[in-house]
Amino acid sequence: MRFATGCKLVSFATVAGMLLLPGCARHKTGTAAYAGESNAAAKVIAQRKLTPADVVGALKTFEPPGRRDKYLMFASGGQGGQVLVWGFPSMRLLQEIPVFTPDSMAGWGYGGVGDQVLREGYIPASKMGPRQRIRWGDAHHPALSETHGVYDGKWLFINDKADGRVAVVDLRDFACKQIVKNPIFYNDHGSTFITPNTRYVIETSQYSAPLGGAYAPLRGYKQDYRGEMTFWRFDRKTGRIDSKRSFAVEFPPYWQDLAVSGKLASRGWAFCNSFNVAMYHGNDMNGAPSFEAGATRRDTDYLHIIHLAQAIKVFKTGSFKRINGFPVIPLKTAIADHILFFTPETKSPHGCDVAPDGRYIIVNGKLDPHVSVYSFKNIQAAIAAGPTTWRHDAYGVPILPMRKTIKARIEVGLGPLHTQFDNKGFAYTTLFIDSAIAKWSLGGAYEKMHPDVKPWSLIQKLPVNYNPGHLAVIGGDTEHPTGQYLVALNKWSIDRFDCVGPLYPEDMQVIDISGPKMRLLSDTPLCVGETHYAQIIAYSKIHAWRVYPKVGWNPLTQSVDPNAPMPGNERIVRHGNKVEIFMTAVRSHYTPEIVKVNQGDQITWHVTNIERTPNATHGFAVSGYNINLTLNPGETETFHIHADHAGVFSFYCTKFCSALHLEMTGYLVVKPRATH
Ligand code: K7E
Ligand code: CUA
Repeated sequence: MRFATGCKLVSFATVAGMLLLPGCARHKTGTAAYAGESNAAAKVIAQRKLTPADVVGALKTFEPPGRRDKYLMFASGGQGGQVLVWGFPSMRLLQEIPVFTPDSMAGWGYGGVGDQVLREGYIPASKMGPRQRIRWGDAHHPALSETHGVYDGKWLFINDKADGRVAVVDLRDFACKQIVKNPIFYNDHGSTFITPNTRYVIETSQYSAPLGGAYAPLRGYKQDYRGEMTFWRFDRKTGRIDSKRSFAVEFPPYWQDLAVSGKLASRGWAFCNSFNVAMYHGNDMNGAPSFEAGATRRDTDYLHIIHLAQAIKVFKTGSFKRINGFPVIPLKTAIADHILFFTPETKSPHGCDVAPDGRYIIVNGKLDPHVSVYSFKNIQAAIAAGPTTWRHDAYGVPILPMRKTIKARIEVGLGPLHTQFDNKGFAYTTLFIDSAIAKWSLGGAYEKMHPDVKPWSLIQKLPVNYNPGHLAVIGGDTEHPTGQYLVALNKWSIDRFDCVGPLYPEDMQVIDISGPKMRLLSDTPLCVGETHYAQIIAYSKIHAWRVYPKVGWNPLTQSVDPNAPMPGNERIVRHGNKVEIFMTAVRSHYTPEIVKVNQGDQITWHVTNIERTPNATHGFAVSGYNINLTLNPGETETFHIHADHAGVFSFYCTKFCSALHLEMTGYLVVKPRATH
């Protein structure tokens, strides 16, 4: 039951003919040709048993050969630990940006720059144990950088839920430049969310634990376990997170979930859901309930309301402690200095989203069929009403009365998770259990955008396939959403694709939201990770390099590397057992092609791809030494080999770059010790 059209295919040929004659008034001379084609098209439609809805879906999303997409979708790759870049709305996968996980296609993590970035993200050695070499990530929420509350196309941030890390991707070369490990927490989830000018990248912990990675027994949960929110200061000049200007705010040991930055009316504030306010900490093997029962005992959890502007002030006055050297505003200070407030939310909420004008915070409880709309103005009034009107939690955090902070509750269906917004005053919420998208109307200033629709009311529910998590509208997180299309990121695909074994792909469904009713347009399977979240930006805002600006470019410093091998100065330099190789690559040879070393030598090897032609990427792989680089035109990479294994190892280009690509090879000859 995909489309309840029940149409007759014979009469449908006419419809198809009309559909396939776009703008024939403008193309008068082409009308005859079109008519012939439309007959052919009608035949295909009949043969393939396509419905009118199928044809509209195809026409709206198909890009003819050679035509490009108007939008790019940046999607997290979940357990794949990467970022996927899709042409939108055609849903053609254009790029995979490796971040937390080595990727052999991109040559990330096999000797070159990827190794350096991945190393930054390792858990450092401490008194709790040795360095942990983390080689994967659980990428959840990509965030495009913003200027004045609108995507500016310069950077992308992404978090790793598993190990509490945040990464920076530079959108000039679509490559990861930095991974920061949270110094006080092992995991995160409310991340990455950015403030409207990208000053701060928000990272919030999820499963409470002792701060700083310390040990404390579970029976000390209430005293010793904590949550936190980290504000990473982003420096546009360096394109890096500046740990020295970053800080965290300590939270009670509730499990914080999705976080979001305020915008326009609520700039300078941040919001965050929580669950397990019951502070349940289990003991199932001794007969205690599981977490799913224990953590959801209470009827309400707390929406965390954080006065970020105030927290920055407090941080600057130095009122913080240091944990592992990182500044943390203690919970007591956060309470005393009016940084942290709570208001109840129905239990076990998940999504936390701010409307484009910043006036409403939308919270969805997985176990409550309503979306709850909190008014920022009401929250301010409840804060201004003062301590006599507040209750306090066990730690003394003020609780603003829910009946004062809430503006509307709209029944949308089962399992509401995440919400996005369009440019017409509507909101869209995924219904995980119902397997549907709910479209509902915003009130307040949005009413004049849809005068004939009742504010705060459900408009339509569109079934999707199946169990949607997040959804994304073009520009849907910004102060000025574009609307037009949304994509539902469905966790299960069940019966939508040919069976390829018991591991199923996800299903990403593109939906047209330009008209009064939502319309399903297409299905796209995704099998290289689980996209939790995505953001969609106009391609015109992206200014990516076609080749690196100059030959000898170091993608980490984004400047010419002083050690870069250049044409004419290729060489092999030896100092004792240290060997430094300066090599260039161009279609279709490396210089030098023969590299002779002795067993036990320490090799520092630089390679420059000296090409200036777009697309002329070379690979560089060395057998036996786990080396695999991707060198884009102009790029220089450096790697190290400890030549502890004697033998003859070929190195070769892994990208089929030219007719003589197979000849783009050479030998690394490692002479055994005995024969030196
Ligand atoms: Cu709902 Cu990590 Cu945003 Cu997955 S989260 S769906
Ligand atoms: Cu260079 Cu193949």
